[in-house]
Amino acid sequence: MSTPRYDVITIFPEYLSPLSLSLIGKAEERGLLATKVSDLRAFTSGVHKSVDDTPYGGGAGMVMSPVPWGEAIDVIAEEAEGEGLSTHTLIILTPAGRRLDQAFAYELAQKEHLIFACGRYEGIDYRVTDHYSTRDHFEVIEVSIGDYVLGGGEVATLVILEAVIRLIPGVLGNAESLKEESHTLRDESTEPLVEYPNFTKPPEWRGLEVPPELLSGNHGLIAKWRVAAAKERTEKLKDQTRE
Ligand code: 6GU
Repeated sequence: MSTPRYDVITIFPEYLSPLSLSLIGKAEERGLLATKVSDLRAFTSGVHKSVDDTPYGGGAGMVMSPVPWGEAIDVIAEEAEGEGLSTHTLIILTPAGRRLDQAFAYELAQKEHLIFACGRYEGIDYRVTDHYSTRDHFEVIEVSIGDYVLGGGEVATLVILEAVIRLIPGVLGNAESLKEESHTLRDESTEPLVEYPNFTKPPEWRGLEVPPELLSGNHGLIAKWRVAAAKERTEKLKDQTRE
């Protein structure tokens, strides 16, 4: 695959400043990917730079106008095509979208161009979803990061990008750490498990000892202990959400 590109369109570009830090920032410096944050207001006309209006049909709040969104997405798609990217995945952030999980993050990590449309207020005029759903070289996915309501899609975009970018080949120093982590680890029944608990030195801390299996040097015993501990942790987690 060519170098993946990640565009974010928002009325709060500073909200995305963590993209230049840590894992994502380093991956970009190493040329493994490209990111760009665009200000939606740069695609408005008129002195008021207005991006929203009252909803047809009435109701609380404001709805984002499709006009600047269409301009912004078209310009960004053209720019990406100039760089040799031919298909665009438009991600519309909304609590009404498909919930992000690890399998979905793997799917998104295969895409060459993600465009994140960060809505605020009561969301974006739905014709943006409809229009790009039928446009050549585009696919549209509405995405949510969980069952709660945020003020806008910016933080959700950071969450998705952090989950996706660490799956791109070469981004993580140790590819092995991908295999054993939560939600990837499975037992024989292929039920997804959260990660087993981890321990490091010292061997005793505040009266607590590291499980002796992990100090045994016996790799079979260690693997067995880890699967059992992951199952136990997964069950505990289920109990918390069952009430
Ligand atoms: Cl993607 N956006 C908003 N506004 N709230 C959310 C969300 C997204 N995901 C969960 N809650």
